[in-house]
Parts: sequence; structure tokens; C-alpha cells
Amino acid sequence: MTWEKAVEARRDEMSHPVGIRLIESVLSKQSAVILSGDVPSTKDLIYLIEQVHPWIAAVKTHVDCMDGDGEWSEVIACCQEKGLPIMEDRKFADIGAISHHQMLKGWNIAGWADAVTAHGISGPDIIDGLQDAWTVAGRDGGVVLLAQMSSRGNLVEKRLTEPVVEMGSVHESVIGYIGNGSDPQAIARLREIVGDSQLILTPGIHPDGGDGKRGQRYGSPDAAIEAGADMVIIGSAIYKDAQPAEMAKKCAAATLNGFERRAHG
Ligand code: 6AU
Repeated sequence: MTWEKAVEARRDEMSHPVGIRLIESVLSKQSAVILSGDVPSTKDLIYLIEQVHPWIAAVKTHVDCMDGDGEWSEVIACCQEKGLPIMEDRKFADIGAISHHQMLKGWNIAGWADAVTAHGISGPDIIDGLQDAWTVAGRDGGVVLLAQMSSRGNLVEKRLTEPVVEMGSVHESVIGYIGNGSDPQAIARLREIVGDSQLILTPGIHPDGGDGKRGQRYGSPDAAIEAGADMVIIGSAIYKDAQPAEMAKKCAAATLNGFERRAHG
């Protein structure tokens, strides 16, 4: 089976419009890379996206980590122009009512994010709170719950993986989960629990593997996809490289290789 057939099969298993859109983006961009745009400013982010957009399928943001030397609306416009869905990595964790407000006030995340990350620690009402905010904004949006983490010693993987997936599996708005990209065996275990109807997106990805700063751990993009991830989230490996476009291209090719290996494995 080719990588294309393997990804088309994944698209057919999705039911949420945002899940379908993400997988269609993988097909059209021939890349399962989500760019984690953790650069210092909006200008830097736009410059980075301009360089690497042919080899990425989506952009993940930390809107609250940007120096305001430009308008956030320019980042949104840039992603829209390149056909890139945006996932805001807000890691919502509060009660449902406050998460709802956090989506609509401040950065007005519901107004532009196609997906957001959230912890399951506060219980299932957080998902309704986030979903209702998109309804108010008149937009489709999908929640990605943290079922594992890539950081050393995290408690999510120790205690919460099964309960989080149990919570997310009964909720239409949950399009998928964050998995631990540094550990292919952990990804394979997560895939077994999740099944095929939801996505697994994995940060903690660097072609060189090894450990990153402040407890971050890395695995390779092809191994993560082969183990069961649908898309890999890559930040510093791309934006710190001397040639970000070349690195993005290399990572994109590795993800397709991962799909082929999974199909033949
Ligand atoms: O590729 P990096 O290490 O430069 O960046 C990884 C990105 C960062 C983290 O906030 C995020 O991925 N992340 C997440 C997410 C996406 O939720 C979870 C996690 O366990 N580890 C992780 O690094 O923007």
C-alpha cells in the first residue's frame, strides 16, 4: 500500500469536519508535519510559514508567547492564504465555564483556531465549554486532549491516559489526542486504546532524537508515524535549523515513509 492509500483510509475513518480537514491537508501537502511555530514574534512566525509552507500540513500556535510586533490577524491571514489549519496549543484545563470564556475573550481563540489542545483533568464539561464557544463564533472546531506528554516525568502518562481517552471517546468534539512522540511503543499503546476513529498527534519529534531543553524528549518522525501517529508536531527541529525549508522537507518525506512502513508492517 502506498502512503497515499494509507492516509486516504485514515480520512475515511474520520467523522468530524476538522479531523477530515487535517487529514486532507496531509494528502494535499504530502506531509504529516504540523509546524509548531514557537518563534519570538508574529513577524518571525509569518516569515517562518512563508519559508516552510509547502512541506507542512497545519500550524500549531502559542498565541500567548508572541511579542506583538505585528497583528495576530496577519498570522491568521497567512495561514488561510496557504490553506493551513491552525491549532492553538492553549492546553485549556479549567472548569467548562471558564474555558468557554477563555475561548471567546482575550485572544478570541474560537474566532480563528480550527483546533485547540486541552487537558482532561477538570472533567468532561471542559469539552462542552470549548465546543459551545465555537458554536457562538459560528465556526467548526475540534478538541485535542492530552493523553500522553513528551516531557520527562509527566503525570499525564503515568495516571491519566486511559481516563482521558475514555472521556474523549464519547464526545463528538474530541477529534484526537496528543501522544508522546519520543516513544514509539507508547504511541502504539495509545493507538490500541484510541482505535481508528480519532487522531493521534505527537510532539517530541526531532530527526536526531535525544533530549531537548527542560525535560523535552525526542523521537523521529518516521518512527512516530509507523507506530500509529497520524501527524507529528515539530518546532525547534525546523525553526532552529540553518535551513528551515530543507528541514521541513526532510521531515515531510520522513512522515510519508512512516505511513509506507506502517502499511507494510
Ligand atoms: O518541537 P519542540 O520541542 O520545539 O516543540 C514542541 C511543541 C511545543 C510544546 O508546547 C508542544 O509541542 N508539546 C505538547 C503539545 C502540542 O500539546 C505536548 C507535549 O507533551 N509536549 C510538547 O512539546 O510547542
